[in-house]
Amino acid sequence: MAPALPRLLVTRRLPQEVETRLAKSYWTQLNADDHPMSEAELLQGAGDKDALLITPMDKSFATGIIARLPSSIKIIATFSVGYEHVDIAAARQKNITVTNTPNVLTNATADIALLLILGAARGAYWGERMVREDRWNSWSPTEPLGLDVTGRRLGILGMGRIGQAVAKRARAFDMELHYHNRRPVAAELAHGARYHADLDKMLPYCDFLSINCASTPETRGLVNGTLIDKLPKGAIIVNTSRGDIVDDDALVSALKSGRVAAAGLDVFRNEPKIDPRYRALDNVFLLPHLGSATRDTRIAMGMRAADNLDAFFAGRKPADTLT
Ligand code: 8YV
Repeated sequence: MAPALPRLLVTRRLPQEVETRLAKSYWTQLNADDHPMSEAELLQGAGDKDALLITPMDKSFATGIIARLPSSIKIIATFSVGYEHVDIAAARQKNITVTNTPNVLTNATADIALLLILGAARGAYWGERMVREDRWNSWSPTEPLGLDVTGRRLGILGMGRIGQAVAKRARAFDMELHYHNRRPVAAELAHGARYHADLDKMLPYCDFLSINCASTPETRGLVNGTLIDKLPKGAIIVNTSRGDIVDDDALVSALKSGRVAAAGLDVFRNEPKIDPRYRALDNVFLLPHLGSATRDTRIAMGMRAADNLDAFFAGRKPADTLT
């Protein structure tokens, strides 16, 4: 008799190609209507499984659910590069392997960072709205006006794979590049960006600040009023990383006063229930966490998660092991 297939719970709908592949190698419980699963439902689904394929919206993996998982669960594969929603220490303690999906979403996410830079600086939101609402009555040499991107200074907060891809793209706009990271990266990966070991020293150079660091206890709330006060007046902030890195009170008040000229946000604290004050501001360009949201990228993420699961159940160490 062929050995039984490992049993896998997939917490959200994944691209068809990915689900088809998973169904060949696993006994899968899929989420056909793609509803967000409650903690009780996750625990019930995990009850008879060996593996879980989760997403960053399954936040209970950061807040205690891991300790309550059955001992049959041996691996949690997250469909994301970010893993702030998984308590890695708790997983280690239970000898559960955790994997993520790096590399494959780098370009798509960096593209969105550039879209935010351009959208915030050039007033994509108010411009689009004016056209849609039929309020574009005349052309004027003096209003409405945006800000130039070409030749301005960009500071990249977090020079990992995505930060580097943002730097590479920003060079096409002749931007002067700066970055802060725990460690400098190799020159060929910095794309001419100047390293600042001290974040405070980089801030005065940031006409634009692109947030590309992971959400960790050290970075949560990092972009607060004190940090914003060190940026040049009228700076622009864009975020494609995680919403909790930004202190919303500080950013909203800086956007209202003009201390920060504009912001481009793809990620939010408590998304999709975002801070409603952003909706009322004309100088923010808002996207619904589209960083990796292309068909090819989402398929590649799913295949990467499947590769990790396959390696694990073949007795090998998955390439993207975090534990
Ligand atoms: C994911 C992301 O697509 O990979 C990440 O960390 O933020 C996104 O691009 C999203 O979180 C859904 O899994």
